[in-house]
Amino acid sequence: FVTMSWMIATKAARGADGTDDRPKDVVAAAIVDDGRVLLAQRAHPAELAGKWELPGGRVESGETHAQALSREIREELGAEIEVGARIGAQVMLPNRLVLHAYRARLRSGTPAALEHLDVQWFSADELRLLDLDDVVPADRDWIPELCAILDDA
Ligand code: DCM
Repeated sequence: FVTMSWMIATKAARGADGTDDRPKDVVAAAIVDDGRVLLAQRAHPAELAGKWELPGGRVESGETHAQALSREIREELGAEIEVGARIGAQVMLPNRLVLHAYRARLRSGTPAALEHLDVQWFSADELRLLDLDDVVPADRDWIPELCAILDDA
């Protein structure tokens, strides 16, 4: 019965062409240091290029969210982080991606734009002045909570 359930569940998760259509998780980090949060400016794709985001990326199979986020920040920014509590609500993205954000602290290294156009630390006041058109759409709803976190920090 367990095997049958697994087969049915597996089958249900695959489309007619055999592709896996289960939702995929994307994780993003709100790295907070000295009362500021780090935003990174996307280099691609064209419709998101130049817009600010919480840096992160896709969770690979077998990884926890925290492991994936630590790996992505190492790859993209060259820094080590400690992943903390979740922030905000999850956001549904196109292509069956689900975006989750977590607080994080820097453990070592100085974040650098290895794969982004730029990285910049924003205070709560600077976040409030940011034009939402310059923020990746999926990340816009997190701005008020990020401001609240920084106001408390
Ligand atoms: N994404 C997003 N906001 C973030 C991080 C990622 O909207 N803070 C989206 C952009 C892509 C997908 O998640 O559609 C995968 O991200 P990446 O291209 O960085 O791997």
